[in-house]
Amino acid sequence: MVRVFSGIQPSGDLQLGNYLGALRRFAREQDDADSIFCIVDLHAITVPQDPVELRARTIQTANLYLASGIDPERATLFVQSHVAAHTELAWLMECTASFGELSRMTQFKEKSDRRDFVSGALFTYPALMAADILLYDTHRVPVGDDQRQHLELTRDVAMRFNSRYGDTFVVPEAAIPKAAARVMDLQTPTNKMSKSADSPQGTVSMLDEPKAIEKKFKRAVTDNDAEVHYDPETKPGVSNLLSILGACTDRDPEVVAGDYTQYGPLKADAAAAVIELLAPVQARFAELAADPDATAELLAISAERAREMAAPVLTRAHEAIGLLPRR
Ligand code: ATP
Ligand code: LTN
Repeated sequence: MVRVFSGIQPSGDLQLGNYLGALRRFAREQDDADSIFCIVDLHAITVPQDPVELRARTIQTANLYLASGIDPERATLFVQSHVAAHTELAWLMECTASFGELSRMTQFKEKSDRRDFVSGALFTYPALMAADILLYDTHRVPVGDDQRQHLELTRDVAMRFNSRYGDTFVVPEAAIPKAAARVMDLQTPTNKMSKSADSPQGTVSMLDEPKAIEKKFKRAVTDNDAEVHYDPETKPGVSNLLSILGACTDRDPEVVAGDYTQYGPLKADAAAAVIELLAPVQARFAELAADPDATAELLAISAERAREMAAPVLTRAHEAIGLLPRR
């Protein structure tokens, strides 16, 4: 059976890109694979987080996984910090990834650019991500386009470890979607939509009310040439609206473009499609949010399962690299 692993940071309110690029696909694909999904809280703390908010968002992120259709009977859904093997293997990954390799990561460059305090962990972030993935003998990692480079690094590190110390890890593959692999910010359509960006009008939260979604689409930045066609290079704003509408209705953005001659109706239809897509998720979320203890209990059961899966792989890696076996 194919093993799938992916993670989402509890670093803010999950946004439309997280749903289209990640969550919706997790749910659609969970029957074809043995799926493991993680709330990567240790990745979230690579930048400062408010402790009370972080705890609340961790449960909220779990509830959004569940509301998106992840079935805890079929998939394993747990919190990264509950399984100590992640940080233990991360050290081995830090020893295997090179400084030069880590220095080339564009996410680090982007995230460190905007801050006056840059933690060491923001730099070594991809080593922890490699550990997340390799701990479960993962074959496939469904992620948005922004994670392509981190997945390449994970593969390189796995192959280097295997060639230095003998076959230890499964070398995983990224699964990047065709549609909506990179949902862009509605106000700055040259930037990826992101839950931690300070762009409230450009970011559609998965929990936004219909009125707010309509307003954000109505005000979305387009351009002045008033022609509807799909060309992300020259028309990033319009192309983003076409991609979003296409992803919501399972059509190609080029095909969607053929239905429109004006921006107004395109914006209105994109908003309506997003509202319709999110409505059942929001309804289910409201039910789950009423009982946070039930979610915490389910995360505890899953973490136990994850610990059992991770332990033999960690031991395998420790032995391969020459650490004295624990008795
Ligand atoms: P942050 O702003 O804290 O970095 P994020 O919104 O980029 O957060 P992550 O938790 O880093 O989200 O990513 C979770 C998953 O969602 C990843 O698979 C990522 O590739 C995907 N994803 C994030 N943003 C987008 C987007 N705009 N379009 C498509 N997929 C996305
Ligand atoms: N780095 C990812 C989140 C993440 C992840 C993972 C994704 C951490 N560990 C393992 C897939 C598999 C991000 O920033 N989106």
